[in-house]
Amino acid sequence: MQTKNDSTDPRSSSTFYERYHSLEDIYYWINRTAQDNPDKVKAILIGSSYEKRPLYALKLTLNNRPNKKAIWIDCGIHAREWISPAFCLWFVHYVSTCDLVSVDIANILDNMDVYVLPVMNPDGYKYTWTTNRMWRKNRSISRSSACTGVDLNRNFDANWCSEGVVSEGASHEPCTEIYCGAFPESEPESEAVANFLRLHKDTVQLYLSIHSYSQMLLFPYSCTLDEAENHNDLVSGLDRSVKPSIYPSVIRLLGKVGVFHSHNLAPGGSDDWAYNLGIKYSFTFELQDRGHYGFLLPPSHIAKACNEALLAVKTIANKVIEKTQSFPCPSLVTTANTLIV
Ligand code: 0X9
Ligand code: ZN
Repeated sequence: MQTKNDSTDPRSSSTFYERYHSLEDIYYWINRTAQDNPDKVKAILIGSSYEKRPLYALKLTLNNRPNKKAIWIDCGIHAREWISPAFCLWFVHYVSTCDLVSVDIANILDNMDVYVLPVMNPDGYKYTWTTNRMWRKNRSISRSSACTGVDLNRNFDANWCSEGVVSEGASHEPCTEIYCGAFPESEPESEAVANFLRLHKDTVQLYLSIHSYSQMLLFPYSCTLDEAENHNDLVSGLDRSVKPSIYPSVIRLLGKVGVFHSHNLAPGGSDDWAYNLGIKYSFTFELQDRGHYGFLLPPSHIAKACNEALLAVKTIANKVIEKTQSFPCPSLVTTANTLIV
């Protein structure tokens, strides 16, 4: 089992982005990245965690065109899914260092700003480095129980804890891994993200939440068997664009079409909540692998997992731009079509 951080071995030939990093390193990296790229990257404090750690999102901007839309990406809701924060770092590095003549990402940034929250659950992440590598929840102390932590992905106001309906995917019991908390947004981490998105709901068009593992792409609803109102749009557009080249046979549909959640709804998730807020393109990524290493994905697999997800994010973002913006810049059409065939 991966109990210690083997990524700090000075003999390791991997780059910074091919290693997992402590919370302190990530805070340092956030600062440095904003400082080194003042034109493109800005750190925004969106709130703080239960243990009072700051929640910084990075805003990536290429230009100040009026009425620009935006993408939101959060990583690290679940503490033990280390590949998720690693992906946020990978993504920001890619955007901030790539030659912006390289069309795929230039198109996206030309049309949209990107908000990236590298670690949504810093207390839990810290705890996985110091005490329990397999911790999932945040670290809030319950009033009613000796057990610690709320599953932040059950704490959003989307059929929260099923509101009376029996569900195996969320629990009122604080000692479970899927404890939904005392009430919707009871946790400062989910409240901070929800507040930020409420404030920016007219600009954010694409919501992405990065998790692991199982190499799947999930979209609303997980909190009900109902289909999303634009279900066909999500399936047909994104299925064609993402499936063949990037996530082969990986889109598993929830609700009616798939089996994944048909007997196990998972209410209170951020993707469903963002969708109900009006962000009609809302996805949860479950990054690699499919279970061999699971949450303990070795650092040598980071590049492969992140590149795969990066390609999918670019494809989806281009597709969303194409569908939602009537006059995308001319180069977009070429890029999107090239990617979609
Ligand atoms: O159960 C979850 O929160 C996610 N899977 S994980 O193994 N990373 O814990 C899936 C979330 C899917 N979306 C919702 N349940 N809303
Ligand atoms: Zn997760």
